[in-house]
Amino acid sequence: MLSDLLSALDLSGHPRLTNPGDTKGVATVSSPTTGAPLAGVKLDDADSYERTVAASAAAFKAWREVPAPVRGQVVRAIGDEFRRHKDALGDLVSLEVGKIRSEGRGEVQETIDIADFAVGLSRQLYGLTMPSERAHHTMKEQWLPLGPVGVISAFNFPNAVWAWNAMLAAVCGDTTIWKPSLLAPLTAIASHAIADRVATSMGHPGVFSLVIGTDDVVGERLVADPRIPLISATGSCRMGRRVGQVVAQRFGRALLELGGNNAAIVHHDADLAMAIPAIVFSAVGTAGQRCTTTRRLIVHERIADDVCKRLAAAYKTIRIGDPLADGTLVGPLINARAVEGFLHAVESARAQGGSVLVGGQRARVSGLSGHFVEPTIIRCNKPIPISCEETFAPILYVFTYSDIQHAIAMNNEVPQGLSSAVFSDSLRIAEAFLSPSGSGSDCGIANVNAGTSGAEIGGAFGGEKETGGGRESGSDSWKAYMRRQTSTINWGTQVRLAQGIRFD
Ligand code: UN1
Repeated sequence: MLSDLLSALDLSGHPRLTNPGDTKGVATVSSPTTGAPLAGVKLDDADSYERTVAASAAAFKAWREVPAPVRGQVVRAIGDEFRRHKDALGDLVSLEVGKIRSEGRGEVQETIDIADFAVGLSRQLYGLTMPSERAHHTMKEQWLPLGPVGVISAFNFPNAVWAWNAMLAAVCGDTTIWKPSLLAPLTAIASHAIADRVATSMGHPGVFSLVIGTDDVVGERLVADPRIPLISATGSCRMGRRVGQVVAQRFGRALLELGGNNAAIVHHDADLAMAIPAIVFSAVGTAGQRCTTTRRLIVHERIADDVCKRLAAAYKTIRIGDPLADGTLVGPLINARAVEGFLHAVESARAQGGSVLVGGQRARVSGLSGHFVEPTIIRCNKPIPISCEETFAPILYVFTYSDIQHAIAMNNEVPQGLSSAVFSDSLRIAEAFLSPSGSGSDCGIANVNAGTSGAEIGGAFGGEKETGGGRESGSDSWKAYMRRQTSTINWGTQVRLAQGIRFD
């Protein structure tokens, strides 16, 4: 399977790939589905890191001279190449991180979408003009390329999250240096190879770079590197806290997309025929390993028993198994540690008064010894300490409420602030959740009658509080990848000072 995918992606004989083993300087990638080793990946050391960053910094100086719409044409060709390789790359995602086939390919579609978005953007990096208070003066601001951008990505979106950053950065005139998760380097090697092949064949080597290594050797160097003005990092709050501190120390910019502990509120007037499937996808899709996964369900007390019954019935039909097999809806967790985290959370919830309605155990899948767990629903009526933590697994805690303001307060009562949703047919409930005063959801994403996960690329993606505050992907997120310059131009014949100051 792997060798077929590698040859479909023109990666056979790639210098990074080797046999799995314990040799120093090689990471072994294992299948989360079978537990068996898939491949070995050669890691960067301090010297190769240095060569890569120096090359990226040099490439930046050439790339920023290429007009933005011409940069857009390179990104257009990259998007086309991802279209051609969508199925093979999507299946590689499934093989490496255990996403079901449709979600693996969906992730590559997200990359294609952001490439399209970036192409359009390449003609729309608009600045502003402002009226000057001084006669014969003009004021304007423009957006300029920033420099090499460091991209740190997590295992769960091993292709698309890099693309959100790399495609935008490319049209903005930046080069990118990508450090992928050591749990998903194969997808990174393939994704980077596609982008780099296209850019190099169009005369722009070095726009896309890849460094693969441990936090000690590569991660710490990257975040502390003064040649890299922006670090865009996706991962845990613990990782983001470290990145934020190191980058701030050197006055760099950090764009952080960290943990989420997302809730959906279900009001008594919600259309349950629509709400239940939306909640199930958000809660168990990607086996609960999206940062946007619904982890908490806040249900009106009048319908709580009914909602739990319907969810339990839906969960019982979910097929757990080989992510590449037809009909599978839930694949494995990424590794044995993730299974331990799942079991620990279930045990803590029980100890804290939660009752497990569905699941709660490892799942046995015949013929496969991977890291499978049962999608789990835990009813606790009100928040418990473990439900305030993000466990990267398919666990849904159910609470009840009678007053919508209390439901919103529960939505907001966690350290993270990424995504949120309300299901209701009432305008009042929906608008209270989105109140322009800010008294509704405190998250970066707040949806109505749509689940917490599965955002489109066109919106700005990110969240508040311990989620880190960054925004990636659509809307005007591109501004994070450029620097702003304000200019005052005196086209008259006299010196005129602002604020009416006289200095004769
Ligand atoms: C992530 O889990 O880090 O909104 C990103 C979503 C996807 C992106 C998730 N489009 O669920």
